[in-house]
Amino acid sequence: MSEPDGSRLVAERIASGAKIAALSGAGLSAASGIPTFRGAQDSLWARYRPEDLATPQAFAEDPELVWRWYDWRRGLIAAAKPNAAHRSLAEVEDRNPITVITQNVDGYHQRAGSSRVLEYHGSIWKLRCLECGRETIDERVPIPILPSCAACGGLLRPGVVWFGEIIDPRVMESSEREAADCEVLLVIGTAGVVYPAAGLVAVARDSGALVAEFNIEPSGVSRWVDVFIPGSAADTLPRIVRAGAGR
Ligand code: BV8
Ligand code: ZN
Repeated sequence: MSEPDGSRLVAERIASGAKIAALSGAGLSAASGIPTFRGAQDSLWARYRPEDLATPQAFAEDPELVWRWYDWRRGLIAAAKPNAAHRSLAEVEDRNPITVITQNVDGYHQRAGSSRVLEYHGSIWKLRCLECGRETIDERVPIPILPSCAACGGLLRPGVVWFGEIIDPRVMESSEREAADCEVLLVIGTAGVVYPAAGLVAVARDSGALVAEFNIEPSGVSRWVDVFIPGSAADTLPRIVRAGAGR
């Protein structure tokens, strides 16, 4: 379907009050200046593959290195703010039932005002104790490298899902349900290579939803979408979401 027709169809569906699910990735926060996983080339962390640092093995081998990486990312996220794409998803809540399923750990959807957010890969602001399992929210920037648990003194780890770790079953089940029940799935700024998150696109398509992708280039899930909308999500998503509100 050509882009103009496709955009119009998506805008019309949203304007008709359709039930929306939005699957977001690092590309949605790119316009806020947060480096994407594939895009952190210009940083001192460029010599590390995220897949190598975001693992329980890496943390077991060198927890200080992994904490320095997370502290660096927390600093970037704290210093920046959500962009127009995040805000447009929050605003559409007034007119449409919408659930955001995000792979991002930055907390920007909630900061932009979204109230129904499933953090599929956890949150960089959540810490979990390796000894007693206690979870706390800690937004200190910088954070003491190798932070310890206030309850038992154990080492704390970032409350994110690392490669080789399972997704929280409650979050996974809710996300699959939202993907299967939505009438429109917005796929925003993801390379679509990390599973099981990317599989949610096929769940929505197989359930008859209209699937629209917002990306600067085709991704690993583009074969499952009905409408591809090229460009930066910070420009394209507000335009289409707001078209529905006659704005
Ligand atoms: C698991 C939290 C069960 C941590 C993250 C099946 C096939 C292949 C592999 C597997 C498979 N099943 C499991 C695996 C292994 C693995 C996996 O998928 N590996 C990949 C690399 C192949 N999956 C797992 O390990 C998962 N767990 O399966 O458990 C299990 C357990 C044991 C053994 C076997 C199975 C857990 C994965 C979760 C890992 N944690 N994050 C942290 O953040 O530190 S993943 C992390 O990377 C992000 O959360 C996100 O998911 C991913 C990054 O991807 P994107 O968000 O898509 O970002 P990326 O930078 O790649 O791309 C940016 C995109 O935006 C691009 O398309 C670009 O064009 C676009 N863009 C850029 N700018 C803009 C834009 N678009 C619009 N506007 C712009 N301005
Ligand atoms: Zn503890």
